[in-house]
Amino acid sequence: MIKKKEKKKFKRKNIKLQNIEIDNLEKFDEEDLVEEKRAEKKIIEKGKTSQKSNLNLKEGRIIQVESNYKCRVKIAGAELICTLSGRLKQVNYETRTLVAVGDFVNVNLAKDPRIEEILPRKNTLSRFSEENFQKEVIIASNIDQVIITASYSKPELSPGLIDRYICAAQINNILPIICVNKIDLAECREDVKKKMKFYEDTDFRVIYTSVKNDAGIDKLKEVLKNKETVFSGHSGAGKSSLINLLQPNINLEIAEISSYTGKGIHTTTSSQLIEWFFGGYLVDTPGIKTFGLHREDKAYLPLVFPGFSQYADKCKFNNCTHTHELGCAVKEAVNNDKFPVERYESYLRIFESL
Ligand SMILES: Nc1nc2c(ncn2[C@@H]2O[C@H](COP(=O)(O)OP(=O)(O)OP(=O)(O)O)[C@@H](O)[C@H]2O)c(=O)[nH]1
Ligand SMILES: [Mg+2]
Ligand SMILES: [Zn+2]
Repeated sequence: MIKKKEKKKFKRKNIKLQNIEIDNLEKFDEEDLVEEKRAEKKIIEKGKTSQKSNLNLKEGRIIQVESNYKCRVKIAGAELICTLSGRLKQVNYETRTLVAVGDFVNVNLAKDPRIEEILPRKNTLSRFSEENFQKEVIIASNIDQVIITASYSKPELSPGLIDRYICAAQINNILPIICVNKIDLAECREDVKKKMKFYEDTDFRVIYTSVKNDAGIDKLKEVLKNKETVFSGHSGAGKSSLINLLQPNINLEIAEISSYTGKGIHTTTSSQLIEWFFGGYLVDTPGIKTFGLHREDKAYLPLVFPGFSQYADKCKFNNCTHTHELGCAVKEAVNNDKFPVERYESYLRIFESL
């Protein structure tokens, strides 16, 4: 084995790897990546921490981001518009979102309130652009669960999008819950259940709702109580409508689906964190078109893709990606009609997109 220091040296000088003896190439790559990530994180964390210790800092939480430089922060029950310290603007070049709804921050209250520190995040639900540099958009931070809001129709239900949300949530320690809204538009409940059978069989919580006839609203409320939840999904699925129904007098803006495209028209334009009157918090978010995962999540995909866990330990190789390997129990299940081929194809699409 070569030492870590040497690995770095080789990397820097761009010396070809075939000149060195490595017993486990995969491990080598992995360790290298972890080390690089750690160094990067250190730089970012350093930038987040204020060097000035004599400031009058108060902890608060970001409830709305107006721009990358201005947000609404709740501090001890009061709401303040705060700007972002210049130092925080400089450090992170990997993300489009310097601060996110749900962030805990330290604010300097001396004159114009200014965010001096972003406290370490418990987790984030993020999506990544699919172009080369994969910039991050943080949907929300420090949350317990995501309500993956889909509609039975108008707009059409997209299982591929649900798969992506589930993977991202599980990788980031966020509980995914699927809410299929607008079930009043289905001919019968069986039609809806059929579409979601796979997710129910794989032990995901699926809640069926209608804002038009209140179906499922109590069940939804039950899972929201005393939890911090982000509502995310396609535009027009009914996120804001569901929240309006659960919390009368909140009056979030909602709008009709475009009769031309059958899709939502992106009515909610900025996320906000709100306290439920029955306990807990919610984040309403703008609808999204696509949900890209991060390239580095590729290694976790074979472990977290819905329904794989029951087969994965029967695969011949314990690092099986369930794509090309011999003796793959997932592929066998697909061939024997035990695992739906549509979901397996969805997995391959996500895997290959990374
Ligand atoms: N039939 C039916 N329509 C619904 C239901 N829930 C919401 N809608 C309608 O769907 C449209 C879109 O609802 P919104 O709440 O604005 O959707 P959204 O997910 O917040 O959309 P964005 O803010 O654009 O992301 C509105 O016209 C609602 O009245 C439902 O359960 N059944
Ligand atoms: Mg909305
Ligand atoms: Zn496999």
